Amino acid sequence: MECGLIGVQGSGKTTLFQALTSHAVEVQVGSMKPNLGIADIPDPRLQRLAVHIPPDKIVPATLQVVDIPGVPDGGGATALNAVLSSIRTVDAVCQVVRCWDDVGLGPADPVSDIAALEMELVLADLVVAEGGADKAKRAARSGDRDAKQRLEVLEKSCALLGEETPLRQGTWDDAELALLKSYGMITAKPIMYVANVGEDGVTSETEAAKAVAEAAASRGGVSVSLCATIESEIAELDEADRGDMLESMGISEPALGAFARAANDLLGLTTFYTAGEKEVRAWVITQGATAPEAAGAIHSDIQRGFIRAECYHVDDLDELKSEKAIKEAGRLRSEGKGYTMQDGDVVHYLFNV
Ligand SMILES: Nc1nc2c(ncn2[C@@H]2O[C@H](COP(=O)(O)OP(=O)(O)OP(=O)(O)O)[C@@H](O)[C@H]2O)c(=O)[nH]1
Ligand SMILES: [Mg+2]
Repeated sequence: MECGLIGVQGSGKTTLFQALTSHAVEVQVGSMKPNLGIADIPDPRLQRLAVHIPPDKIVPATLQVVDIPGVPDGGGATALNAVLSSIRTVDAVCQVVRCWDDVGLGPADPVSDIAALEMELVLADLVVAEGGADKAKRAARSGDRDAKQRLEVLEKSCALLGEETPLRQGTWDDAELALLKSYGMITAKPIMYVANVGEDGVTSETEAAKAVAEAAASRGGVSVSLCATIESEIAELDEADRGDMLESMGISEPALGAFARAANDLLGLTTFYTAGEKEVRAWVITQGATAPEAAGAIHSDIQRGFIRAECYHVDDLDELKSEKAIKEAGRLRSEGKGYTMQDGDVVHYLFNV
């Protein structure tokens, strides 16, 4: 599952990408190729677990991010199509919106940046929907049964997009959503927004960041406010220097954690944990996954030989301090095959292969 960073040129996508990936990826400057990377998801719950079950190491969950370049002014159809085809392949998109006034780029105008990109993407989807509908019409006439369903979905898409409405605002069942995905419809993908504020915007909410939050809310989405340059600097520091930097900036936690957790949620993912002396570890699974499916994230053998999952919640450990106390309090649950994993579960698997 991949989250794509999109936005106007110079809005800070690559800077955010470098912060997320702790500068581990050599980025291509000025290239129209996207940068691919894997970000560790900062997660305070891991630290909370490690307090009560001190491990040799802590392993965070990860998030796959794709940094997609903005379309350059005068780049023409080739550049636009390269960018659009990169966006078509990701599972969710995050628009990075410039919220600082820039000497070269001018004052921040988040409302217009969001509306303009949305319109660009609506038009791109409309082209795909119209082309697809023509094809489906011909196929339906020559007796292709599936083509009828495709045609219905594409015609409904054309109607929505023609009214400048992103497809995610339509009502679709699972089969229809899968079809939209197979056509690479960008406006059907879940979206979130990053208000990328200047250095002075991290301690108090600026007008521009507020405008992004409002634009996100009016579209039923979420927004996260951060300063990509500061996050990028923090990511370059050792653990020890990080605290000092945060304190001097007047912030308590890097904003990357909030960003990564929101992105995970957008992708329809959730987190569970395993905890022992060797390691305390976060695992990412699809929301609604059953206990055996979640076990498969760890190892296929555990899924295959699944017997039971002994679970409790991270909050139980905070309250009762040890697994022994959790068991004595009757809060250690024994869950079977049909159990749907809950966000924040800590699990011991019993299995037999
Ligand atoms: N003041 C300020 N400058 C920033 C911030 N984020 C990025 N910048 C600066 O903005 C410029 C462009 O940032 P990039 O991260 O390269 O922007 P981009 O979105 O990747 O741009 P393209 O790839 O060309 O679409 C760089 O000089 C950054 O240092 C920020 O939060 N605050
Ligand atoms: Mg870039």
